[in-house]
This record gives sequence, structure tokens and C-alpha cells, in this order.
Amino acid sequence: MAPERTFIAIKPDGVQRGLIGEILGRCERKGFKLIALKQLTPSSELAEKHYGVHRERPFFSSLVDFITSGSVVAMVWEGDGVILSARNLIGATKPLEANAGTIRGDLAVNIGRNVIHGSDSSETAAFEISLWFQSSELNDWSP
Ligand code: IDP
Ligand code: MG
Repeated sequence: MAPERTFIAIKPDGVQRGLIGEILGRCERKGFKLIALKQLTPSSELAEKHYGVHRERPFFSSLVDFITSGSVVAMVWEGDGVILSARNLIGATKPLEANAGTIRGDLAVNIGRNVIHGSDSSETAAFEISLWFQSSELNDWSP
């Protein structure tokens, strides 16, 4: 069976605040394997597809405006249970409700500036990985 993979993105607030190393370190120390990483400012088209499930929500346009406002670090991480485990490392959507010890719990306050995105299911992970990366950008390597 293919190893589980998830899509993680450090949002523009995380990049602006200098949290790239902190976040990469947490994922590495947990024991997951980084198989793709790039920095980009997402287009509106990419952002609207990525957040397509939220299209009808009142915050959709501000969400798209924010994620396209600056540099994002997009990643694919691999490992057993990585989708749920990364969500646990990330913490609850509302940073003030996120547990201490999680990325949002430790590093964020505002729901609109919650530092990081992580896929929420295997279907979403497959969709998001193929949306953000070419298959040639995914690196197979053995630790
Ligand atoms: P998630 O990032 O924890 O998966 P989702 O519900 O998928 O949370 O929402 C996507 C993103 O949209 C959140 O990370 C947050 O930045 C933003 N968001 C979600 N709910 C609200 C809201 O009620 N007001 C403003 N922004 C929101
Ligand atoms: Mg989500």
C-alpha cells in the first residue's frame, strides 16, 4: 500500500512572522518525511480551487485575498497516519481554542491568521497534493 501523504502549507502570516523553521522542525521532529517543498505566491485561481469547499461561506473572499497576499510555503509530508497526526500537530481552526503544544495553540490568536493549513482527509489530501504539485515535484527518498 502506498504510504500516506498530506498537504501542508505555511500561510503568508507564518512566512511573514518567520515561523517556517519552527513549523518544519515540529513536523520533522514528529518523524514525518518531507517529500516536496516550494515557496510561491498562489494565484487566485489556485486559492479558489484550494478553498472551493468554502465558496459559499461569508469569509471566502477574505480567505482567498489573504492566502494570495504573499508567500506561502507548500509541502507534502509522508508517513503512517500523517493526515490526522498533522491535524493534531496543527491544532483547532480557532487558535484561541487550540490546545497548548499545537502550532496554532502556541503561535496564533486569530482565526484569519492561523499560520498553517493541513489536509483534513485522504480525499482532500490527494486533491490538494495534485492541485499544488506536479507528480515530478514529489521526491521519493529513503531515510
Ligand atoms: P482548517 O484550516 O482548520 O481546516 P477550515 O474550516 O477548513 O479550517 O477553514 C479554512 C480556513 O478558513 C481556516 O484555516 C481559517 O483561516 C478560515 N476560516 C474558517 N472559519 C472562519 C471564520 O469563521 N471566519 C474567518 N475565517 C475562517
Ligand atoms: Mg480545512
